[in-house]
Amino acid sequence: MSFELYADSLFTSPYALSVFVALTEKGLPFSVKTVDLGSGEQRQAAFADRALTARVPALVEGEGHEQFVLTESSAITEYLDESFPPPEYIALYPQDRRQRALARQIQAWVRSDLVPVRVERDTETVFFKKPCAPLSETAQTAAAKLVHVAERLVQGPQHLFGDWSIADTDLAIMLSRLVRNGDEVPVKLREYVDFQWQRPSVQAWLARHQPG
Ligand SMILES: N[C@@H](CCC(=O)N[C@@H](CS)C(=O)NCC(=O)O)C(=O)O
Repeated sequence: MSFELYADSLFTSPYALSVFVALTEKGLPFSVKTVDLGSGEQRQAAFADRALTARVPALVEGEGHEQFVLTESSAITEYLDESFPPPEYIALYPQDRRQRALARQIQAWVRSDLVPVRVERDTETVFFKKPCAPLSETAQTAAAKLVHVAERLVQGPQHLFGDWSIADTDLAIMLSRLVRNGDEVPVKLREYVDFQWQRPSVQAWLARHQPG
């Protein structure tokens, strides 16, 4: 089975990162195609006719008439986990039903809430150290909520649910918006982010930022 992952050309999309990590963790063969969001390439027919939502990430599975195209990162990671389940492949979600629901809760939450943090600490500030101003009052409130929720979730520097899950990567990337920009974050959460950051699948994504 072959896969193509459409990601943004700067490799700053946290959602494309999540799918990249999922494919890498599963050990599935895939190629990466880039879409230049800055020039609006996502709205051009070559991409938009294939990818329903005209957003990255988009995953293409197979070829020709058999081709299946899916957007929305958490839909993609759930699809991959169902299609390539443990024990043959690493699990992206916890095996316990309730823990799996909690992992999905985290994924849905970091994609839908905390907009001021996502805007004022966009991922270019995380991956490229783009300078940013101190958080506005609204963003401080959102950041405080992120820290509060993460403190309830994170029990130690390693994983939320015993073994690694894709929710660890997603939560860590959200927290990294504060951690990597020197905003105030408790040590426990910094250590958690640093630990997730070292994961080889995340490092493989970060290597995409290096020239050459
Ligand atoms: N909920 C979506 C969000 C995807 C998303 O926001 N993608 C952005 C890049 S980070 C994008 O394609 N933006 C271009 C556009 O919306 O035109 C997911 O999880 O995949």
